Amino acid sequence: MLIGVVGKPNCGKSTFFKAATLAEVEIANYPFTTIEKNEGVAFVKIDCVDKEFDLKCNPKFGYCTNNERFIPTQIIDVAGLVPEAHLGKGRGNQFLDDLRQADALIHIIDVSGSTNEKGEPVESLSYDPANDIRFLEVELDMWYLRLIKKGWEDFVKKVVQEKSEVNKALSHHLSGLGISEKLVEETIKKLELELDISKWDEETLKKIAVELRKETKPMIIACNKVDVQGGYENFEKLKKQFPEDILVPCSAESELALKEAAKHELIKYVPGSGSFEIINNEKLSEKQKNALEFIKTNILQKYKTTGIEEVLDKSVFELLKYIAVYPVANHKLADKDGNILPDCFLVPENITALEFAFKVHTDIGNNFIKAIDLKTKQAVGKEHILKNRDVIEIVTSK
Ligand SMILES: Nc1nc2c(ncn2[C@@H]2O[C@H](COP(=O)(O)OP(=O)(O)OP(=O)(O)O)[C@@H](O)[C@H]2O)c(=O)[nH]1
Ligand SMILES: [Mg+2]
Repeated sequence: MLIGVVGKPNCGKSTFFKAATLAEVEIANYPFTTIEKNEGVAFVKIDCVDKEFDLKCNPKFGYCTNNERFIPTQIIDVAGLVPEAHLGKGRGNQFLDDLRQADALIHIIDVSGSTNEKGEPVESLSYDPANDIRFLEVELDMWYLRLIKKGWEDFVKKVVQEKSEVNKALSHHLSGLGISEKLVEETIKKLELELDISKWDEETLKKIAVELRKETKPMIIACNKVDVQGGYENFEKLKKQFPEDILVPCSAESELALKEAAKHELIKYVPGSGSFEIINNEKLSEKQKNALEFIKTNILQKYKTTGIEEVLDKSVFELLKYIAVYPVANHKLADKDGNILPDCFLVPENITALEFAFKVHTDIGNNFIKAIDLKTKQAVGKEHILKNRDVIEIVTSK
């Protein structure tokens, strides 16, 4: 699972990335601070099943606090994208190739409207962040179009000469984007295209780019910098113009401050929660106390959370509709070292018990006999569809 962070320069991508991963990255109030991509590990959250089994889990990857299990997932932060990047503006769109493998995108916008489309600081509320939502989609479409058109003439010649099957050939041509034959077939049908690809003009290729981008890069919008004046008003305005369920109010800077304070054991804070507890009042400077008070009243009490965990969780569980499943070695839910519920996998919805077995290990898939749903204690077969928070023991012949 890979999540890409995109947006114009200076909107807070690296701050979001750092708040999610606590990796050391450069953050600064000017455009194009980030040039080379940053890759790291973020965590998505589920209610852990350990409570239901009256156990305390020992995650091999990620962690569990207050019966909330944090599951690792890859995240990548890239340079900023400006209008007409596809024509070479800003840093162009070549760097987006780093996001080819991304399953979903988080679009960070500066909802306070205090930076223009190039990421340059302007007076707050003087720039409409709705522009950013629109232009970024266009630039992503142009990126897809560039990849489709790469070697297009030769590709078409070859397909015509060899009378290749179009779906297969096109999916191969776009294999870098992970586009399946099925998706190509559905897209051709949906756009009612003729099968002779030598007749496809620029407009047709553009339509294909838009469709494939939407399907393969579902996107959520992190309305960042809600802590800045104007953020609230703009967020309310955006809710009237775009589907509300893809907009999340965020303050990456607040999340970063809370995570750092928790790391230094000044406060207790579980990511995604609506409160924190000061545990080392003496060590806090006046400035830190004021900052924490600001976050409490202006972010947590107003928006419930800083939004960062919510954006990550929504990307994985709502946009991508993934589920979390625990594979276990036996009915005690422990591995050979006695670790309870050591693994938790993020997998696509509708996955079968056999497909899941293969995800755990090829040998486990190959030697699959049956699976046991440890919540119901029922044995289930290969075709059984797994659900979110299932705990599955796989019985093998070896
Ligand atoms: N007030 C406020 N400032 C923020 C927030 N998130 C980021 N910033 C500030 O915005 C500026 C840009 O942040 P970065 O994270 O470097 O932005 P970026 O999108 O990675 O920028 P580029 O790498 O240049 O594209 C920095 O001064 C941050 O401190 C936020 O939630 N609230
Ligand atoms: Mg950056």
